[in-house]
Amino acid sequence: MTDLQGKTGLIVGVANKRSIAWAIAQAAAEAGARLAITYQGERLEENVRELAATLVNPLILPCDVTDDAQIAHLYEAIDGEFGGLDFLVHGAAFAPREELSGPFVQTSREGFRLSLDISAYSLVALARGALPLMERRGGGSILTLTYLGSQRVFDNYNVMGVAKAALEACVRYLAADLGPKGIRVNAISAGPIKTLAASGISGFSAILQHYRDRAPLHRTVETAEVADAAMFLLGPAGRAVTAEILMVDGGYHATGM
Ligand code: NAD
Ligand code: 0WE
Repeated sequence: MTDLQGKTGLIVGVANKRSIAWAIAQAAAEAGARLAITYQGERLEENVRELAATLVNPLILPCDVTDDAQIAHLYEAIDGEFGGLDFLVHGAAFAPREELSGPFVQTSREGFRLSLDISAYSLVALARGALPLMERRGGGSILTLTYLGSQRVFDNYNVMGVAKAALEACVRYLAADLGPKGIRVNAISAGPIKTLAASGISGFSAILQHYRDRAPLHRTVETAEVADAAMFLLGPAGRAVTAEILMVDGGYHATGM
Protein backbone atom coordinates (compact mmCIF):
# COMPACT_ATOMS: atom_id res chain seq x y z
CA MET A 1 0.00 0.00 0.00
CA THR A 2 1.06 3.60 -0.68
CA ASP A 3 2.69 5.34 2.28
CA LEU A 4 1.81 9.02 2.60
CA GLN A 5 2.56 9.13 6.33
CA GLY A 6 3.76 12.59 7.37
CA LYS A 7 2.71 14.05 3.99
CA THR A 8 0.28 16.91 3.48
CA GLY A 9 -2.02 17.32 0.52
CA LEU A 10 -4.48 19.77 -0.96
CA ILE A 11 -7.61 18.38 -2.65
CA VAL A 12 -9.62 20.66 -4.94
CA GLY A 13 -12.81 19.39 -6.60
CA VAL A 14 -14.85 17.64 -3.94
CA ALA A 15 -18.57 18.30 -4.39
CA ASN A 16 -20.08 15.19 -2.81
CA LYS A 17 -19.38 11.55 -1.94
CA ARG A 18 -19.37 10.52 -5.60
CA SER A 19 -16.65 13.02 -6.56
CA ILE A 20 -13.48 11.47 -7.97
CA ALA A 21 -11.52 13.93 -5.81
CA TRP A 22 -13.30 12.59 -2.71
CA ALA A 23 -12.24 9.01 -3.52
CA ILE A 24 -8.66 10.26 -3.89
CA ALA A 25 -8.96 12.17 -0.60
CA GLN A 26 -10.14 9.03 1.18
CA ALA A 27 -7.31 6.93 -0.26
CA ALA A 28 -4.71 9.59 0.62
CA ALA A 29 -6.06 9.87 4.16
CA GLU A 30 -5.99 6.07 4.44
CA ALA A 31 -2.33 6.21 3.36
CA GLY A 32 -1.64 8.57 6.26
CA ALA A 33 -1.70 12.02 4.63
CA ARG A 34 -3.08 15.10 6.35
CA LEU A 35 -5.42 16.95 3.99
CA ALA A 36 -6.73 20.36 3.14
CA ILE A 37 -10.00 20.10 1.24
CA THR A 38 -11.69 22.97 -0.55
CA TYR A 39 -15.29 23.67 -1.45
CA GLN A 40 -16.56 25.87 -4.26
CA GLY A 41 -18.89 28.39 -2.61
CA GLU A 42 -21.36 28.11 0.25
CA ARG A 43 -23.67 25.86 -1.77
CA LEU A 44 -21.22 22.98 -1.34
CA GLU A 45 -19.71 23.91 2.05
CA GLU A 46 -22.04 21.78 4.20
CA ASN A 47 -21.55 18.74 1.93
CA VAL A 48 -17.78 18.99 2.08
CA ARG A 49 -17.71 19.64 5.84
CA GLU A 50 -19.82 16.50 6.44
CA LEU A 51 -17.53 14.36 4.28
CA ALA A 52 -14.35 15.81 5.75
CA ALA A 53 -15.65 15.12 9.27
CA THR A 54 -14.78 11.45 8.58
CA LEU A 55 -11.08 12.40 8.16
CA VAL A 56 -8.47 13.02 10.87
CA ASN A 57 -7.88 16.73 11.48
CA PRO A 58 -8.73 18.08 8.01
CA LEU A 59 -8.36 21.69 6.97
CA ILE A 60 -11.50 22.87 5.17
CA LEU A 61 -11.31 26.02 3.11
CA PRO A 62 -13.27 27.81 0.37
CA CYS A 63 -11.77 28.02 -3.10
CA ASP A 64 -13.41 29.21 -6.27
CA VAL A 65 -10.60 28.61 -8.76
CA THR A 66 -11.61 31.65 -10.86
CA ASP A 67 -10.71 33.92 -7.92
CA ASP A 68 -6.99 34.71 -7.43
CA ALA A 69 -7.67 36.21 -4.00
CA GLN A 70 -9.27 32.95 -2.78
CA ILE A 71 -6.31 30.96 -4.12
CA ALA A 72 -3.87 33.30 -2.34
CA HIS A 73 -5.82 33.04 0.91
CA LEU A 74 -6.01 29.25 0.55
CA TYR A 75 -2.23 28.87 0.38
CA GLU A 76 -1.71 31.33 3.26
CA ALA A 77 -3.96 29.18 5.42
CA ILE A 78 -2.24 25.94 4.34
CA ASP A 79 1.19 27.46 4.93
CA GLY A 80 0.11 28.57 8.39
CA GLU A 81 -1.35 25.19 9.29
CA PHE A 82 0.94 22.69 7.48
CA GLY A 83 4.07 24.78 6.85
CA GLY A 84 4.50 23.08 3.48
CA LEU A 85 2.71 20.89 0.93
CA ASP A 86 3.61 17.54 -0.60
CA PHE A 87 0.82 17.05 -3.12
CA LEU A 88 -2.05 18.75 -4.93
CA VAL A 89 -5.04 17.04 -6.49
CA HIS A 90 -6.93 19.16 -9.00
CA GLY A 91 -10.43 17.92 -9.88
CA ALA A 92 -12.21 21.10 -10.89
CA ALA A 93 -13.96 21.33 -14.24
CA PHE A 94 -16.86 23.32 -15.60
CA ALA A 95 -18.49 24.33 -18.85
CA PRO A 96 -21.83 26.17 -19.03
CA ARG A 97 -24.50 23.52 -19.52
CA GLU A 98 -25.66 25.00 -22.84
CA GLU A 99 -22.17 24.40 -24.27
CA LEU A 100 -22.45 20.65 -23.57
CA SER A 101 -25.14 19.95 -26.13
CA GLY A 102 -25.61 20.81 -29.75
CA PRO A 103 -23.01 21.72 -32.33
CA PHE A 104 -19.50 22.70 -31.16
CA VAL A 105 -19.41 25.47 -33.77
CA GLN A 106 -22.02 27.34 -31.68
CA THR A 107 -19.64 27.61 -28.68
CA SER A 108 -19.84 31.16 -27.32
CA ARG A 109 -16.79 33.30 -26.59
CA GLU A 110 -17.78 33.58 -22.92
CA GLY A 111 -18.54 29.85 -22.63
CA PHE A 112 -15.14 29.05 -24.13
CA ARG A 113 -13.36 31.53 -21.84
CA LEU A 114 -15.04 30.30 -18.66
CA SER A 115 -14.57 26.61 -19.50
CA LEU A 116 -10.85 27.00 -20.15
CA ASP A 117 -10.40 29.28 -17.13
CA ILE A 118 -11.99 26.85 -14.66
CA SER A 119 -10.96 23.56 -16.27
CA ALA A 120 -7.40 24.32 -17.48
CA TYR A 121 -5.92 27.63 -16.29
CA SER A 122 -6.85 26.82 -12.68
CA LEU A 123 -4.21 24.05 -12.68
CA VAL A 124 -1.54 26.63 -13.51
CA ALA A 125 -2.76 29.07 -10.85
CA LEU A 126 -2.96 26.34 -8.19
CA ALA A 127 0.46 24.93 -9.14
CA ARG A 128 2.02 28.41 -8.86
CA GLY A 129 0.53 28.85 -5.39
CA ALA A 130 1.75 25.42 -4.30
CA LEU A 131 5.26 26.02 -5.61
CA PRO A 132 6.88 27.74 -2.57
CA LEU A 133 5.24 25.28 -0.17
CA MET A 134 6.42 22.28 -2.18
CA GLU A 135 9.91 23.72 -2.67
CA ARG A 136 10.22 23.93 1.10
CA ARG A 137 9.44 20.18 1.20
CA GLY A 138 12.10 19.48 -1.42
CA GLY A 139 9.57 18.53 -4.09
CA GLY A 140 6.00 17.43 -4.59
CA SER A 141 3.41 15.77 -6.80
CA ILE A 142 0.61 17.47 -8.69
CA LEU A 143 -2.25 15.46 -10.18
CA THR A 144 -5.22 16.51 -12.30
CA LEU A 145 -8.13 14.66 -13.91
CA THR A 146 -8.82 14.58 -17.59
CA TYR A 147 -10.92 12.76 -20.17
CA LEU A 148 -10.25 11.17 -23.58
CA GLY A 149 -12.50 13.85 -25.09
CA SER A 150 -9.28 15.91 -25.20
CA GLN A 151 -7.95 13.72 -28.03
CA ARG A 152 -11.09 12.29 -29.66
CA VAL A 153 -14.47 13.76 -30.49
CA PHE A 154 -17.29 12.66 -28.19
CA ASP A 155 -20.77 13.99 -29.02
CA ASN A 156 -21.65 16.98 -26.83
CA TYR A 157 -18.36 17.02 -24.87
CA ASN A 158 -17.62 20.03 -27.07
CA VAL A 159 -15.69 22.85 -25.38
CA MET A 160 -14.79 20.56 -22.47
CA GLY A 161 -12.73 18.54 -24.96
CA VAL A 162 -10.86 21.69 -25.91
CA ALA A 163 -10.40 22.56 -22.22
CA LYS A 164 -9.05 19.06 -21.47
CA ALA A 165 -6.62 19.31 -24.41
CA ALA A 166 -5.36 22.59 -22.90
CA LEU A 167 -5.23 20.99 -19.45
CA GLU A 168 -3.10 18.09 -20.74
CA ALA A 169 -0.73 20.55 -22.44
CA CYS A 170 -0.54 22.45 -19.12
CA VAL A 171 0.49 19.18 -17.44
CA ARG A 172 3.44 18.84 -19.85
CA TYR A 173 4.55 22.48 -19.61
CA LEU A 174 4.23 22.52 -15.81
CA ALA A 175 6.13 19.22 -15.59
CA ALA A 176 8.99 20.72 -17.63
CA ASP A 177 9.00 23.89 -15.51
CA LEU A 178 8.75 22.26 -12.10
CA GLY A 179 10.70 19.06 -12.69
CA PRO A 180 14.03 20.67 -11.72
CA LYS A 181 12.44 21.54 -8.36
CA GLY A 182 11.48 17.91 -7.78
CA ILE A 183 7.83 18.57 -8.48
CA ARG A 184 6.07 16.04 -10.72
CA VAL A 185 2.93 16.88 -12.69
CA ASN A 186 0.61 14.20 -14.09
CA ALA A 187 -2.98 13.54 -15.07
CA ILE A 188 -5.29 10.57 -14.85
CA SER A 189 -7.61 10.21 -17.81
CA ALA A 190 -10.58 8.42 -16.30
CA GLY A 191 -13.32 6.55 -18.08
CA PRO A 192 -16.85 7.92 -17.63
CA ILE A 193 -18.28 7.73 -14.10
CA LYS A 194 -21.70 8.85 -12.93
CA THR A 195 -20.71 11.76 -10.70
CA LEU A 196 -22.35 15.17 -10.20
CA ALA A 197 -20.43 16.43 -13.25
CA ALA A 198 -22.09 13.67 -15.30
CA SER A 199 -25.60 14.16 -13.97
CA GLY A 200 -27.99 15.72 -16.40
CA ILE A 201 -25.72 14.99 -19.36
CA SER A 202 -28.25 13.60 -21.79
CA GLY A 203 -27.21 10.18 -23.02
CA PHE A 204 -24.67 9.58 -20.24
CA SER A 205 -26.11 6.10 -19.61
CA ALA A 206 -25.49 5.31 -23.28
CA ILE A 207 -21.86 6.45 -22.91
CA LEU A 208 -21.41 4.14 -19.90
CA GLN A 209 -22.96 1.26 -21.87
CA HIS A 210 -20.70 1.98 -24.85
CA TYR A 211 -17.65 1.58 -22.59
CA ARG A 212 -19.07 -1.68 -21.16
CA ASP A 213 -19.54 -2.96 -24.70
CA ARG A 214 -16.21 -1.79 -26.16
CA ALA A 215 -13.54 -1.43 -23.48
CA PRO A 216 -11.11 -4.36 -23.17
CA LEU A 217 -12.23 -4.90 -19.56
CA HIS A 218 -15.91 -4.76 -20.65
CA ARG A 219 -16.89 -2.61 -17.70
CA THR A 220 -16.74 0.97 -16.52
CA VAL A 221 -14.34 2.18 -13.84
CA GLU A 222 -15.07 3.25 -10.27
CA THR A 223 -13.84 6.29 -8.39
CA ALA A 224 -11.95 4.01 -5.95
CA GLU A 225 -10.03 2.57 -8.93
CA VAL A 226 -9.07 6.05 -10.09
CA ALA A 227 -7.97 6.74 -6.50
CA ASP A 228 -5.73 3.64 -6.52
CA ALA A 229 -3.98 4.92 -9.65
CA ALA A 230 -3.75 8.35 -7.99
CA MET A 231 -1.91 6.79 -5.03
CA PHE A 232 0.73 5.50 -7.46
CA LEU A 233 1.25 8.95 -9.01
CA LEU A 234 1.15 10.81 -5.67
CA GLY A 235 3.26 8.35 -3.70
CA PRO A 236 6.85 7.13 -3.77
CA ALA A 237 6.19 4.44 -6.40
CA GLY A 238 5.59 7.20 -8.96
CA ARG A 239 8.81 9.08 -8.21
CA ALA A 240 10.19 8.82 -11.76
CA VAL A 241 6.88 9.59 -13.50
CA THR A 242 6.06 13.09 -14.68
CA ALA A 243 4.34 14.78 -17.65
CA GLU A 244 2.25 11.61 -17.98
CA ILE A 245 -1.42 11.15 -18.86
CA LEU A 246 -2.31 7.82 -17.26
CA MET A 247 -5.35 6.15 -18.82
CA VAL A 248 -7.66 4.58 -16.21
CA ASP A 249 -10.49 3.65 -18.52
CA GLY A 250 -10.57 -0.15 -18.74
CA GLY A 251 -8.48 0.14 -21.90
CA TYR A 252 -11.17 1.92 -23.93
CA HIS A 253 -8.63 4.35 -25.39
CA ALA A 254 -6.84 1.54 -27.24
CA THR A 255 -9.86 0.38 -29.19
CA GLY A 256 -10.58 0.99 -32.84
CA MET A 257 -12.98 -1.08 -34.82
P1 NAD B 1 -17.67 16.47 -9.57
O1 NAD B 1 -18.83 17.27 -10.00
O2 NAD B 1 -17.80 15.72 -8.31
O3 NAD B 1 -16.36 17.37 -9.50
C1 NAD B 1 -16.18 18.53 -10.27
C2 NAD B 1 -15.73 19.59 -9.29
O4 NAD B 1 -15.39 20.81 -9.96
C3 NAD B 1 -16.80 19.94 -8.27
O5 NAD B 1 -16.34 19.66 -6.97
C4 NAD B 1 -17.00 21.43 -8.44
O6 NAD B 1 -17.24 22.09 -7.24
C5 NAD B 1 -15.65 21.81 -9.04
N1 NAD B 1 -15.66 23.14 -9.66
C6 NAD B 1 -16.38 23.58 -10.72
N2 NAD B 1 -16.19 24.90 -10.90
C7 NAD B 1 -15.33 25.30 -9.91
C8 NAD B 1 -14.78 26.54 -9.54
N3 NAD B 1 -15.05 27.68 -10.20
N4 NAD B 1 -13.95 26.59 -8.46
C9 NAD B 1 -13.66 25.47 -7.76
N5 NAD B 1 -14.16 24.26 -8.07
C10 NAD B 1 -15.00 24.19 -9.12
O7 NAD B 1 -17.37 15.47 -10.79
P2 NAD B 1 -16.13 14.51 -11.09
O8 NAD B 1 -16.61 13.61 -12.16
O9 NAD B 1 -15.60 13.94 -9.85
O10 NAD B 1 -15.08 15.50 -11.75
C11 NAD B 1 -13.76 15.67 -11.28
C12 NAD B 1 -12.80 15.79 -12.44
O11 NAD B 1 -12.75 14.55 -13.12
C13 NAD B 1 -13.16 16.83 -13.48
O12 NAD B 1 -11.98 17.46 -13.94
C14 NAD B 1 -13.76 16.01 -14.58
O13 NAD B 1 -13.62 16.65 -15.82
C15 NAD B 1 -12.89 14.79 -14.49
N6 NAD B 1 -13.39 13.59 -15.13
C16 NAD B 1 -14.64 13.14 -14.88
C17 NAD B 1 -15.11 11.98 -15.51
C18 NAD B 1 -16.51 11.48 -15.29
O14 NAD B 1 -17.02 10.77 -16.15
N7 NAD B 1 -17.14 11.77 -14.17
C19 NAD B 1 -14.26 11.29 -16.39
C20 NAD B 1 -12.97 11.78 -16.63
C21 NAD B 1 -12.55 12.93 -15.98
O1 0WE C 1 -15.42 16.18 -17.66
C1 0WE C 1 -16.52 15.70 -17.62
C2 0WE C 1 -17.73 16.56 -17.25
C3 0WE C 1 -17.37 17.97 -16.91
C4 0WE C 1 -18.54 18.90 -16.81
C5 0WE C 1 -19.83 18.51 -16.54
C6 0WE C 1 -20.85 19.46 -16.44
C7 0WE C 1 -22.28 19.10 -16.21
C8 0WE C 1 -23.05 20.22 -15.56
C9 0WE C 1 -18.28 20.23 -16.99
N1 0WE C 1 -19.24 21.17 -16.91
C10 0WE C 1 -20.50 20.80 -16.62
N2 0WE C 1 -21.45 21.79 -16.55
C11 0WE C 1 -22.71 21.57 -16.11
O2 0WE C 1 -23.55 22.49 -16.09
N3 0WE C 1 -16.70 14.38 -17.93
C12 0WE C 1 -15.56 13.64 -18.44
C13 0WE C 1 -17.99 13.66 -17.86
C14 0WE C 1 -18.68 13.82 -19.18
O3 0WE C 1 -19.38 14.93 -19.46
C15 0WE C 1 -19.86 14.80 -20.76
C16 0WE C 1 -19.43 13.58 -21.29
C17 0WE C 1 -18.67 12.96 -20.29
C18 0WE C 1 -17.97 11.65 -20.39
C19 0WE C 1 -20.62 15.67 -21.50
C20 0WE C 1 -20.99 15.32 -22.79
C21 0WE C 1 -20.56 14.12 -23.33
C22 0WE C 1 -19.78 13.23 -22.60
